[in-house]
Amino acid sequence: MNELDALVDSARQGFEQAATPADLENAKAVFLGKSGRITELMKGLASLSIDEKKARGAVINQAKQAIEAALNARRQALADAELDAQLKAEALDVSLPGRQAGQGGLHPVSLTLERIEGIFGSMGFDVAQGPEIESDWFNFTALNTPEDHPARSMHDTFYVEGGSAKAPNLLRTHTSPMQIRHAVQHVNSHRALLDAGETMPEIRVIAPGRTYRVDSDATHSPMFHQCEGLWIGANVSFKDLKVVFTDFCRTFFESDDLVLRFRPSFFPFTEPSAEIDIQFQSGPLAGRWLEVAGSGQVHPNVVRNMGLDPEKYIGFAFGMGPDRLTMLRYGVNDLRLFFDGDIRFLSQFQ
Ligand code: 2NM
Repeated sequence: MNELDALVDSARQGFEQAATPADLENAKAVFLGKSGRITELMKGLASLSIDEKKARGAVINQAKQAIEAALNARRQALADAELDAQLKAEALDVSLPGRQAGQGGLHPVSLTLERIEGIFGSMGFDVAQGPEIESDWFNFTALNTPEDHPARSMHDTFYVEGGSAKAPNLLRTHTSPMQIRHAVQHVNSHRALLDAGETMPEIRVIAPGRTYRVDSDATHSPMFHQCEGLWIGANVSFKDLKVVFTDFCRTFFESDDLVLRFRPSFFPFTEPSAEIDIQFQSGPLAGRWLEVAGSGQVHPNVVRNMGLDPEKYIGFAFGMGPDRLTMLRYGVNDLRLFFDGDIRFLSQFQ
């Protein structure tokens, strides 16, 4: 084998042994680089005659082309191998079944609201829903709240721009404004009866929904839920409220040996007013008095703001917190868990 064939052979071997593109470029430098073997041979031509240059140059050139061909073949082989490896590493099995979409379900507080609506519905109560952005009139004034009452302050109530019945300007702090709206509508729809001096059908309604107050800790969230109830007629008494609310609590908590206590209290919209406490006789909460609602006889000023004569119509109302009822029913100790949106917590209620 002559010297040039041997050089081409050793180049082929060198390229074959290069395992990476970087190795290959290093191997290339040995033969084709600035001071590589081929370049050195070319420099040697300078001392030859013209004829010798032609003959020897042509042979070196052939060797150079053979080396370049070997280099390009090896480059292509390395690139192919790299692509192969990448395709293997990123292989997708398109025949695998897809991920199942979750079934989803109701939020625990929504489950409680559904229970409340079902129970009161079975006792003949309508369910009224309405605006969360309210006017000062419906949220406070119509409910007999004095102009200087602290609940009206910006420390307790979220105000937005505007400020009239047409441009409501606060986030409702309770759902009683909806009771007023419902009562006014009820009264208007029986206007002819009332004008004829007859008795209108009773108002029996609950108003569940979101409410807002400037308050935030382990037991208060700036957004929370309320469900208020209203029962107005010519002959409704505190006894009726007691019966209805006792029945509600026993059904809601699925416990017949649960007792209630009505404890004197104060609200601007009721007189007299009472806090409602319950006590379980068995189970994990047995023996403790738990506050579950506020209640009272609707204040004559409020009855008048509903468009009724307080001498002829008497009403009872109550307000409870579905968030707290949910905590009691399921034994949850931090209100914020309901509003963090952690699916690991929420999915336990399905
Ligand atoms: C409560 C406590 C007592 C209440 C009063 C009314 C209305 F609209 F008739 F005036 N709705 N709800 C009421 C009464 C709410 O929550 C603690």
